[in-house]
Amino acid sequence: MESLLERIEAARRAIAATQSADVLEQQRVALLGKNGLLTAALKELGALPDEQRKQRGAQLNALKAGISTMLDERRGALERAATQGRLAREAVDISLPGRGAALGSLHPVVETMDRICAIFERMGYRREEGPEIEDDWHNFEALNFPPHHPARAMHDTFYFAGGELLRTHTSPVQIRAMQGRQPPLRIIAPGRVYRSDSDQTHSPMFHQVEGLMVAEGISFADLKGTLEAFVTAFFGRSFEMRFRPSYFPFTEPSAEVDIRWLDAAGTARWLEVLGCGMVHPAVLQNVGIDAERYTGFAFGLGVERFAMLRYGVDDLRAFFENDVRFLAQFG
Ligand code: 2NL
Repeated sequence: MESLLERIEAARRAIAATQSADVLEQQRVALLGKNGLLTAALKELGALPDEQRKQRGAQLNALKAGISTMLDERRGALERAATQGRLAREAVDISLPGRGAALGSLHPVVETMDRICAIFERMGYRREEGPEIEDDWHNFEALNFPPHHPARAMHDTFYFAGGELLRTHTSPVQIRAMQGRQPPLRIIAPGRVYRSDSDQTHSPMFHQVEGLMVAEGISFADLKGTLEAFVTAFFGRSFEMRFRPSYFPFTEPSAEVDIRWLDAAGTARWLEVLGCGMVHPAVLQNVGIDAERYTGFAFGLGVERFAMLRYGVDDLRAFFENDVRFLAQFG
């Protein structure tokens, strides 16, 4: 008995110092398991005389209960320490500043296109869109390009095997709009257009905004006033403007519009920014509008050009590379 008590006392000290749940389990098995120290001692009780067995039995049961409680408490203490450690390691400092959600922004070309359209919408124009895959009639024929006319070659058209094509301008949007309605009409048509042309200043896909007004008594003076008001609103200041005679199959007379631009060094240059003209009577007749009664003007502009001027971007390709460091500068 002396030696049993000593061994149990030693086991108690070991349990109190145990740092791991696995070691604690080994200690429980060594004391209370099937072949454990106390289990073995309890098995020997049967061989003892009555009086002694009672006394020793009570003593061993008390020891067993004490060890059992100690093991449970030690296990509880280890689990609490483990939980505290994990909480400390995984602590989140909710007072730290957040990483913030990155907000996207409109592409500068889209932003510029919207700005152009908004100016015309304030002047009563209605924004219209249409298909990018067109047929020859809406893209060329209705616009007074005769079959095999050399003006078609100017457009470097992408054709599909079935004869459809990628629209080379947004004029077919206005053709479709005029087919469904009668004057007075004010339409602004933004969108992607395609030409088989690619170099420093040309992209095979670019954006165009075209405008059209058709009513009784519309003159070239209305066209000039409208475009001057637009340029002033777009750049937030007025420019000297020059209307140079030009040629488009779908307008007569036709003009190209230059503005007198001061570059960064302060040098003045005439910059071409728009094409325009009075809608050719044949175009009106093609869409069922009486060209004796109505006249109209139309214009077209390249959106990338306006975005470059507005933001001081000197390489067209920057708009199509989609480098986030470039795009993030436009809010
Ligand atoms: C340019 C020139 C222009 C038009 C587009 C047009 C549309 C219809 C009828 C008549 Cl439905 N004209 N559009 C007129 C003149 C010029 O664009 O240089 N664009 C980038």
